[in-house]
Amino acid sequence: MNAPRLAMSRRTRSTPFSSRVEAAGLASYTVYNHMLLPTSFRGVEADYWHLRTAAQIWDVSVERQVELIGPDAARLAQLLTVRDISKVGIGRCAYVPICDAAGKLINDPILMRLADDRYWLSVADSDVVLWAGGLAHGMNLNVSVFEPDVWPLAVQGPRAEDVVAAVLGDQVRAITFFRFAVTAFRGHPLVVARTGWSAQGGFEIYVDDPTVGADLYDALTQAGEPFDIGPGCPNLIERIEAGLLSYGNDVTRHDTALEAGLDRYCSLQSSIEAIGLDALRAQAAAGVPRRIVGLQIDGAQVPANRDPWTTVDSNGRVIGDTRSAVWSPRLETNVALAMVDAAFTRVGSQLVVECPDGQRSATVVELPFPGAVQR
Ligand code: THG
Repeated sequence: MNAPRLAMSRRTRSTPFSSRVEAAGLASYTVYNHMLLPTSFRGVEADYWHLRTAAQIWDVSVERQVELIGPDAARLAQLLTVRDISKVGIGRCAYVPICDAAGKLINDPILMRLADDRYWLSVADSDVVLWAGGLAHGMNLNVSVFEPDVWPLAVQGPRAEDVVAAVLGDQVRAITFFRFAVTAFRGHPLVVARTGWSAQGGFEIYVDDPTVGADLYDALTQAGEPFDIGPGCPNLIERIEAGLLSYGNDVTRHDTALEAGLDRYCSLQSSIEAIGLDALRAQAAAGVPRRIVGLQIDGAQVPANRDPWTTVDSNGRVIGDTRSAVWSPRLETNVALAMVDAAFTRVGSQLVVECPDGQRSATVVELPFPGAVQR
C-alpha cells in the first residue's frame, strides 16, 4: 500500500533540534501542537528496548509552555485546573487536568511554579493559550498569557541521570520526581525537571535559546556515549504499558477527567474556584458511567489503530471503544487502552475488540502493565 507522506511547511513548525534528530536517523514524525514530534528512529520495538535499558535524548519541543505571569497568575492557574494547586510551591511540578464547565478535558498538562506570580503549563495537544487567554480577558484578570519560545529536551531511561549529571553537574541527582531546579549549561541558566513521558525515569530540560539547545543536544550525545545514549522519542509501547494517557488518542474533548481515570488529580472535596469542578462532583455523585481501562488483546500483532475500535461484551452489545493498541514484545501480547462502560471496568472482565482484521478476545487488566514502571 502507498504510504502517504507528511508535507512540511511553516505550519508544521520545526524545532531547534530538527536538524539533529533527522541526522540521527529519524524514521517518522507526527504533528502535535502544530509542531513536529519524532515518533520512531530504529523502529518502535527497537526504540522500546533501548529506552528500557539505556538513555535516550528526546526532542519534545511540542510540549509547549503556556506562561501565566502577573498579580492574578495564581488565581487564573487555579481556575484552569480541577486539582487544588494551593500547596504547589516554587520548584514543584504537578499534573493538572484542565476541564471545561462540563468537566470534559481540554488538556492534561504539567504545571510548574516558577515564582509566586509566574507559572508554566507544559501542555498536551490543544490550544490552551486561547482558553486561558480568553478566560483572563473575560474575567478582567491582571495577568499575561502567552506561549514563550521554550523547547523541552528530555533525557529518559535508566541511565539518564548519569548522562545529565555529566553535562549539568551532580546537583541534578538531588532533584526528586516532579521537582525542578535551575542549573547552568556553559553559563546559560536552564530549568531542569525530574519529569518525562515515560516510566523509565529521567529529566526534561527547558531550552529557551536555539543555539544553546543545539550545543546542549551535542553535549548530551557526547557525554552519553559510555551510557549507550541514542536518539529517541515518546514510545507507543512503553507509554501504553505505563498507562500514560495521550490527549487526542486515549482521551479527548468528549471525555471527563473522571472518565479518563484522573480521579487522584481532581480535588472534589476542596473549596477551590475551578472550572468544571461542580460538574465532576455531580458526575461522581451520580456514578461515573465509563472509564479508561488497560486491555490485553489476544492473538498476533494488531494493526495500527488510526480510529477507535468498537469494543463489545460477550453478547455482542457495544460497551466502549479501544483507543490505543500495540504489540508488546516484552509481554508477548497486545496491550491497549480502552474506554468501557462502568460495568466492565473490573480486572478480569472478558470483552471482544473489533479490529480491522477481525474480532479478538480481550481482558481488562490493571494499569500500569506488569513491569512497566522502572523509575
Ligand atoms: N512533560 C512535559 N509536558 C508534557 C508532557 C510531559 N505535556 C504534554 C503531556 N506530556 C502531558 N501529559 C502528561 C501525562 C502524564 C504525565 C505527564 C504529562 C506523568 N504522569 C505520571 C504517571 O502517571 O505516572 C505521574 C503523575 C503524578 O504522579 O503527578 O508524568 O511528559 N513537560
